[in-house]
Amino acid sequence: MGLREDAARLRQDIEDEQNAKLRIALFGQPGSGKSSLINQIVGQPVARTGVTTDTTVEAQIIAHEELLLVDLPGYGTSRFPPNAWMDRFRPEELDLFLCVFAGKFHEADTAFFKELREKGRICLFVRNKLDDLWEDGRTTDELKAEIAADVARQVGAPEQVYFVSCRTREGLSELVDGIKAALEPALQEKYARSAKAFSLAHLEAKKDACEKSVYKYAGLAAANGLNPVPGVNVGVDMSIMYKMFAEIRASYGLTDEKVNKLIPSLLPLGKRVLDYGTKEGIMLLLKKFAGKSASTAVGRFVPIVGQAIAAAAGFGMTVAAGKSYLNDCHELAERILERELGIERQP
Ligand SMILES: Nc1nc2c(ncn2[C@@H]2O[C@H](COP(=O)(O)OP(=O)(O)OP(=O)(O)O)[C@@H](O)[C@H]2O)c(=O)[nH]1
Ligand SMILES: [Mg+2]
Repeated sequence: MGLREDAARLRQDIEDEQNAKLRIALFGQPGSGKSSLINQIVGQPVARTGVTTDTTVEAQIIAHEELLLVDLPGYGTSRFPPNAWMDRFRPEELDLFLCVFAGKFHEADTAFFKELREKGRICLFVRNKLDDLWEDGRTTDELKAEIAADVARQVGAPEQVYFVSCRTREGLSELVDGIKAALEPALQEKYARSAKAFSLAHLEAKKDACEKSVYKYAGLAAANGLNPVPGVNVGVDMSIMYKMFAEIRASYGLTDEKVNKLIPSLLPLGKRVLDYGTKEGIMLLLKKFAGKSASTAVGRFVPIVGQAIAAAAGFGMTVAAGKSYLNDCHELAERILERELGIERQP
C-alpha cells in the first residue's frame, strides 16, 4: 500500500478510536457518592456533588477524554419501575457498571445487579464512604467482611466488594485496577489513558497506551505533511501534532491550572510541558529531531501505521517529538503522584 492509502486508513483508525468511547455507568442510592466517585475516577471536579439530593430523573452523561460516565437515576423507585427503567437505559450499550452504595445495602440495587449479570454485563460493587465505616467494639475488617457477606447473600454468590473513600482516597487505586482488569484489552487502553492514575503502575500503563497513540498521530502528521517545518526540508501536519500533544497532556491530567499551582521545584518541568504544548514549542521540538530516522523501536508499530508511513521522511522526527513530549508529561505526572503517595525521591 502507498502513503496515501496508509494515511487514509490511519485517519479512519484514529477517528474510529475517538468515537468508540468507553461507557461506564454508576447506579445506587441517592447520596451514596456516585458523583463524587466520577470526580475521583476522572481526577477533576466534573460532576456536581452535594449533601442535598436533587433526585436525578435523567441519566447524566459526563464526557471526559475517551470516557463517558453515565450517572443513572434510581432504579426501582416509583418514578422508574424496573421494566420502564431497563427499556429506557439499554444496558447493553454500556461497557461496565458500578453499583455504588454507602450505609445499608439496598435490595433494589441487587435486583438491578442480577438483571445486568443476566444480560452478560460487567458490574462491580463499590462500598463508598469507607471513612465512615465504624461501629463500637468492632474492627474495620470485621465490618467489611459483614458487608461482603451481606452482598453475597443478596446476590446469591460471593462477590468482590471494593471498599473506597472518596474523602481519604483509600481503596481508589484497587478500584481503578479492578475496573481496568474487568475490561477487554482495547478498552483497557482507553481506560488507562483517560482515568486518573492512583498508582505508579497505572501511570506506566498510561504511558504505554499513549505511546501507541503517538505512533498513530506521528504517522498521520508525517503522511499529511504539507507545511514544511522552517529550516527543515520536510513537511508535517501541525494541527495533528497539536492535537497529539494536547491529548497526551490531558491524559496525564496536566491542565494549565494544575501546572500553575505546582510547588516551586516542579515548576520548571511544568512550564516546559506548557511551553512545548504550543505551536511554537512543537515546531522547536520538530527542528530538534529533524533528520532523525525512525528507530528500531518502530518495529512493533509498523503493522499499525503501515510500511509506507514508517518509511516516510518526517516519521522519525514526528515520533521523536511526540515521545519527547510524552516523556516530559510522564515525568511530571510521576513526580506529582509520588508526592501524593508520600514517596521520597532521591535527589
Ligand atoms: N465521608 C464521606 N463523604 C462522602 C464520600 N463520598 C461522597 N461523600 C459525600 O456524600 C454526599 C453525597 O455525595 P454525591 O457524590 O453527591 O452522591 P450521589 O450518589 O451522586 O448523590 P445523588 O446525585 O444525590 O444521588 C456529599 O456530601 C459528598 O461530599 C466519602 O467517601 N466519605
Ligand atoms: Mg449525583
